[in-house]
Amino acid sequence: MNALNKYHYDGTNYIYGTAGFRMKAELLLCVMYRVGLVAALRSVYYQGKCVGVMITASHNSEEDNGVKIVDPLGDMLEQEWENALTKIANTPDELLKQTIIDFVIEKKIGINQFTPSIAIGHDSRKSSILLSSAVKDGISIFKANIYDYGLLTTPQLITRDICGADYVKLHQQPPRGMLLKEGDRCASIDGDADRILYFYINKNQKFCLLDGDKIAVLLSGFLKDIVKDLHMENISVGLIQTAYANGNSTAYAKNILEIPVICTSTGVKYLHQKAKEYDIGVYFESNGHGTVLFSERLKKTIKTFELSSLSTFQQEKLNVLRNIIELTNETVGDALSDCLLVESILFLRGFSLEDWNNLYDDLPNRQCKVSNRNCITTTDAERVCRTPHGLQEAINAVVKNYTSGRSFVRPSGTENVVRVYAEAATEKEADELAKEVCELVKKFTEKI
Ligand code: G16
Repeated sequence: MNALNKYHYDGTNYIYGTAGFRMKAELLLCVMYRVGLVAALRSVYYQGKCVGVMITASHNSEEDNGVKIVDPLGDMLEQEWENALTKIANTPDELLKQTIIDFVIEKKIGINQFTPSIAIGHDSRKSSILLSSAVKDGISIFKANIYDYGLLTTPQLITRDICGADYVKLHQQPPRGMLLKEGDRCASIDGDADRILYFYINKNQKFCLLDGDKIAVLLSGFLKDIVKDLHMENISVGLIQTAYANGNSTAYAKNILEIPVICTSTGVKYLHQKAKEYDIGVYFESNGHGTVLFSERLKKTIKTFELSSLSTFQQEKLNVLRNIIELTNETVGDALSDCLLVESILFLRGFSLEDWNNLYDDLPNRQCKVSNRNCITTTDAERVCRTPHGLQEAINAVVKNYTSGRSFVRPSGTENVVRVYAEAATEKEADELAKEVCELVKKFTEKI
């Protein structure tokens, strides 16, 4: 491992989270080399099947970059390997070789039996080419087949100004330069096409956003009805959200659709895990990341249905359910598959975007960021701030003054910022609450 001089570990604390490793690009060279090593091992672990490595920081600004490993079937890396990768990334140079050997033994990875295959791509950030070569140096230690796809997408261009789901969601307005007319039906995806949001302008020229919460409610309500129509009483339907879910979406799902709602920490991997606990697990983040998971039990049940015992109406519903399952990408949130799901359900329901939007009214909400996430810790699926001490109590005291007020703060997993979320009964109140909570975060974090 002579390359270690070039990729020297300087003591930076690296954590492989839901967005992979993501931070200032200048800190990532050493970690990229180690990602290359682990990606190759992952491929050998899968008997030489192709593993992906994507270098991107999605919506983060230009100076950041990041990397994610993708399993052969497109899945996210499993938790145990995430932990191992975090450990390997934080291992001093002189211990790296032994740590890798220990890991190979522990996981029974047959490094002499299979040739690893790695597909690698990168986005258009200036730092990406150098970081990609560091990953390739790591992979090359294992004499792998490398398929370098080079420049693949340009998320940082897409998501910041020109268009993009993050921009539309955070600014609650159409992409810059886009003139919306009444009757237009629009959707925005993000740079890696795993988020989708719909929007339109109504007859009063008001911008209306149909975000991940609206998609989740549309999908779960539709699927719940089919389950009812087919009398599948033992089939469970659940909705998984995060703290960002609009309060009215949660209330609608619980009270009108009568679907259990679970809240997890931010990050699709947490939602995905929870969704597996239901026969039909619908999960969406407000930002448009999400999909639906269908259990094997449900799939078996619908295979064994006696068609002759069903009415024509039920046969149609069964057919729809089978097609919906076929259409869904259960591996990971997929903007294009989600778009087709939404379009199909709107068609089958006979809904316009306005009908869909009218299922419930979003509570006005704001998202802001304040610098320095280091001293913020949270609990209860990020809805309660544990430290700095006293901050949560201060937030509670402020929230009490707002009608339907709710606010939480959490450290971002992708940028060095504290994210602040606030919702309240009116736009003005949502603005004021967000501002007050931002001030509180500044006050409490400055003290430290
Ligand atoms: C990633 C994750 C998402 C998460 C988002 C924001 O998205 O995959 O699940 O919602 O980061 O995370 P945070 O608020 O912690 O910065 P992406 O599109 O950036 O890969």
